[in-house]
Amino acid sequence: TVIYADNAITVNGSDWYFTVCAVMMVATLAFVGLALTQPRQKRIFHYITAAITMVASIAYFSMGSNLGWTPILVEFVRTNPKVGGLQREIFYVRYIDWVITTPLLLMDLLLTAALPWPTVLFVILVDEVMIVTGLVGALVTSSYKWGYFTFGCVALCYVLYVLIFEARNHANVMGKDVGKTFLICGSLTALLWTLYPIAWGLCEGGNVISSDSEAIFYGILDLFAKPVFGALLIWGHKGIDPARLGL
Ligand code: RET
Repeated sequence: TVIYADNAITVNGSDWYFTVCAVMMVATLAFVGLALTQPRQKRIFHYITAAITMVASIAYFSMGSNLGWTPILVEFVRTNPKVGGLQREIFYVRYIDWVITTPLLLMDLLLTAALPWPTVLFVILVDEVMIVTGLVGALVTSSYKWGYFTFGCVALCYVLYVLIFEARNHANVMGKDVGKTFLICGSLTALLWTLYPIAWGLCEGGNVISSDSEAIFYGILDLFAKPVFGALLIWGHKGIDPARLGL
């Protein structure tokens, strides 16, 4: 039998995903190219950032090809249970992307702020709790999904607390240039990351907006959170020697 989702991306949705895929690939080549202009000891942020867009480009290749998803029941047809119910296309491949890339994004920021390793490690572990609870919640059909969502939001609050207070203060102590770079990239991150759970609530959570609208919402967020963020971060590090940050 053929399994299909009632609410699936259209051909246009697919084109958009491939467009984002192409941008991620170009960004990856640009970040790797910039790395090659630097001595090896100074490439850490180029490498981390290139890895982020590299992983994203493959996730977007999958979604453009209409792969990496599973149909999830969002509403039972009560009058005739034999018909089944309304299904939504849930792209679990997003979460495979995020479980790799969000820790890397946090490393970009927390290494810029020169926070000690134990702090970096714990923030990354809490971030992974956030992504995995988001995935499990997306796959759960009952209202327990909102329980997972709540755990994820609490985890996000902790991550944002560390970014906005501890990391920002630490970055300012490391120097004016470090503080400025962290302020730009950290503020962008704090703003964008708050929008992800809103997208989740409208898509995987509440099935309020269509799969095509989901593609645009998450797609724009990902473009700002990865290539735009990465370009600003690498730009900010131009005059900063990683050795000064203990790297
Ligand atoms: C989920 C649902 C559970 C609650 C919360 C979420 C937050 C996700 C975030 C994702 C960030 C992704 C990025 C991707 C790379 O570009 C998992 C949606 C809080 C913050 C930055």
